[in-house]
Amino acid sequence: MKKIILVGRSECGKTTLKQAMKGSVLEYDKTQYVNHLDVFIDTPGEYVQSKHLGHALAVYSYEADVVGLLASATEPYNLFPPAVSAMACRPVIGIITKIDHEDARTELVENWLLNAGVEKVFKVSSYEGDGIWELYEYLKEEGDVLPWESKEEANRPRKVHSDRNGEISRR
Ligand SMILES: Nc1nc2c(ncn2[C@@H]2O[C@H](COP(=O)(O)OP(=O)(O)O)[C@@H](O)[C@H]2O)c(=O)[nH]1
Ligand SMILES: [Mg+2]
Repeated sequence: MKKIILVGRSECGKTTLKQAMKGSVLEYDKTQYVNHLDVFIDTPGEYVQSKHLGHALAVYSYEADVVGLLASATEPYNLFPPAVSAMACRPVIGIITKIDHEDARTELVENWLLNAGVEKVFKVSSYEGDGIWELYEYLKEEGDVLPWESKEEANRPRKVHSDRNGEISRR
């Protein structure tokens, strides 16, 4: 698998996506520090919410094969400067999360990401499973064995045990 660093505002769904890429159960988990577990490097959202995004991209992208700029489909405004992808020394892709949400404005957010200079946009829902397989296909390298054997399996809805407001019984 290519190693991907996930960069995006707090609450945009980085940690949940990381879980959805691994299994079928989602638990809320607040990210306090850069988390280097295996192929998904999860970063705290604070980088994007300050003027340090460009520098963070420049430094952390050395540790990954790909940079993923994440934005939720419900994002009220754009935080990515035009062409910020140029600060990274790796390919930069865009990932739109929460496309299942009733307030999703996926097309608008896609334009923001394209404007930031990403070379490809993935549209995902960590809850519903949409787009997870497509992301895997992109990150897959020769000889990799994926946790799922088919798109149907990978893109199935997850059981959501908790979100930032605590325990929930969604399914
Ligand atoms: N509707 C919906 N909500 C999501 C999805 N992914 C994450 N969330 C919710 O968004 C909130 C922030 O998610 P989290 O992964 O902690 O964001 P992070 O701060 O970027 O790591 C949590 O309450 C999640 O349950 C999704 O695919 N769909
Ligand atoms: Mg997090």
